[in-house]
Amino acid sequence: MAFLPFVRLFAKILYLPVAGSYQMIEKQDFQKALELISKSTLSILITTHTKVDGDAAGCCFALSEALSPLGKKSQILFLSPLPHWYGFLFEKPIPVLGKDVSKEQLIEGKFGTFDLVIVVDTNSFSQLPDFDEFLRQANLPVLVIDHHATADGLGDVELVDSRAAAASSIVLDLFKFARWSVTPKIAQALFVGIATDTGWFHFNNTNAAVLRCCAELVEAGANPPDIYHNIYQSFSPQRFNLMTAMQNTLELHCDGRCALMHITQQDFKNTGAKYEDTENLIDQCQRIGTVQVSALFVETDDGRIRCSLRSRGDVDVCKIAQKFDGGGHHSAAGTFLPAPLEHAKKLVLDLVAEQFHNPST
Ligand SMILES: [Mn+2]
Repeated sequence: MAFLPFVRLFAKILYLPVAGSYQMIEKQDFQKALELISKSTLSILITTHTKVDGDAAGCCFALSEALSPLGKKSQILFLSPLPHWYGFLFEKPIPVLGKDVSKEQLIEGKFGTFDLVIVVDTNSFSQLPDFDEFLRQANLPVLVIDHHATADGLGDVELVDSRAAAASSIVLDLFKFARWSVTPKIAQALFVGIATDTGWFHFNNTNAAVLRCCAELVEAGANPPDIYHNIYQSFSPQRFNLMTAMQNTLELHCDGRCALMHITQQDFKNTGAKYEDTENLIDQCQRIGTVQVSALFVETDDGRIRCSLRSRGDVDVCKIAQKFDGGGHHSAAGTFLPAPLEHAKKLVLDLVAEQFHNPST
């Protein structure tokens, strides 16, 4: 539509949110979200899924930064440690449930008295280990901001658009709707969210709307080269060695279309790397031209196998993850599987092979 740029320009002059950037979310839902926030008089607890990623961290930072100028108190709580390469987003360390604060302390109100919970980048109890217990007991209003297809309906108000490339882009829409100012630090955080959830703009969720959002964020002060360096060129030698160990386990199946790799507890011991160092390592085998589906199996310290899945073709890896109570998107999903490793691999490989054979399964 040739007139769309003029509509956008006109919308910008009028300081209206640009229609089309949140088609799936009604204006009244943004309004309800703001009403929930305005009702808070104590403190707002902001959290996100376990295995914090760039989108999760970016949303948490942006929201907490927006709330303080409104005179609202807020507290971010992570459910697993933040990977160090996202540390540059935060001025001080963010407490982690199970490490800096126990589930009991949270439930007994010793971590703070909250009257609203904001959950970003997930809408699933299974992604909120231990925090789900607090949520069920606390009976507090919940605002969910998410872009995943799988949903338990945790929120009293939900800003959910499964077509959004990142939860950060929905948060940006909320900023625009509320006319909150996007400071350079907020722009940086939301850029991190969108850039990481699109694989630095190479996943198939990258489109004009994504790049338009990012252009706005760059105009508001986000600096892509600095962000890229902080996130992707900041490996510790331990993490680099873990990646090497993982790459040495590569197996190709289904005529080279499916790649499997794994990381064992021994690999963590040998390299000194941590569990959170595994983030995005799965993307390595997508460099092989024939690979359409990849799966990374990581032995966790509780004896289960964490399986991350990626697809850049017709195979819907979310369907595979959902068979084991996991979830995600068509092209990126994850789940936990029972040990042993070889059995977990076979379970997943059989389902991948089945989809290659019969795409409707
Ligand atoms: Mn996300």
